Amino acid sequence: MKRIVTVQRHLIETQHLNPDATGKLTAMLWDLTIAFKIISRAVNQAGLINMRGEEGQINTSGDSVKKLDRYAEDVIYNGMNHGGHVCCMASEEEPQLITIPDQYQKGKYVLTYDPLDGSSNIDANVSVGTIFSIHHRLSESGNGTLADALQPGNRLVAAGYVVYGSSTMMVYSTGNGVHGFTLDPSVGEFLLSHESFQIPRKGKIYSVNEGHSSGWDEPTRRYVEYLKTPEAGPYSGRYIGSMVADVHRTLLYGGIFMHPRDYRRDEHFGQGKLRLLYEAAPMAFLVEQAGGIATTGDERVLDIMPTDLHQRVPLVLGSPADIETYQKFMLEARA
Ligand code: AHM
Ligand code: MG
Repeated sequence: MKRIVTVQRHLIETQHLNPDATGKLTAMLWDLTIAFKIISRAVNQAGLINMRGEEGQINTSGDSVKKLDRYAEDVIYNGMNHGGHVCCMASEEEPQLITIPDQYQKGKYVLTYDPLDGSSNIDANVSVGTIFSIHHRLSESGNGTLADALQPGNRLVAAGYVVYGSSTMMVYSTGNGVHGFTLDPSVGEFLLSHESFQIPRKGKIYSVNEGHSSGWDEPTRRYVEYLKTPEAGPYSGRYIGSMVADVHRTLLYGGIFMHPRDYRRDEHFGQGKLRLLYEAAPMAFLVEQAGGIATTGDERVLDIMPTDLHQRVPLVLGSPADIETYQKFMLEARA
């Protein structure tokens, strides 16, 4: 029988790898796992308790908010606002910086999160996920500021995601590799199932919404066409449209996931769709920790200095050999 390791045991064991660790990050991640279990339960029961369907609001990024998004937002906010770990938070579902109520202690971390990514898939019972990232605060004390939240991915302390799929899995990194845990609902614990896993050096799957291809730049179009040729492949196309699930598969099986610029759509002109703080940077951190590459096509995602809480970026990530080929197409086009 394999060693049984809960996520909290793993956090305690790996905390020693960081000589400055005080146990605070471990305690914060532990609180987060409770929120994830509550969201997982709600996602599993969504059809039963009629939580599906539109709530009728529009969020900051212009998408309609589903009831479960709101519920997941509330669970993370209410799970994390009073533990003394964070000085502020930022969420894809909230337009402004989230402050901590006066009566609670302010901590040394900043939590940014997408409470329920892929919400357009909920009604079809397709996998959705939660993405989170943690930075040290920059300000000294008291309430956190916008500058605390607007930090690049290369300063991340930890990041991870939870995929609510055929089973619920949590994948996280504190900068010492990427580790995956599967929720055993019968015991209510995330148990270590994928220790220190690496992305394959090259994959056989490309994952992109080809419905947008007429809006892509020329090298991206040529690259995706190249993947379909006999000398490149054979590659298989797989696109769920739930980033957490698409990136999770890319990490495990290798290949490339892309959400490139779409010049056709006015509102996203030249920007891409995915949000830097809540989606692109945490996933880029995990992919790099697993030995992969994450780029916008022009620059390393982790080096982008955010200027806005809801900033969008193009995102191309995956196996190093696949991304290097993509980058060659981009470079050739510029030469
Ligand atoms: P959301 O945060 O509103 O759910 O949107 C993000 C989702 C990602 O999960 C996914 O990768 C992407 O949108 C799909 O976009 P598209 O419909 O352009 O393919
Ligand atoms: Mg999202």
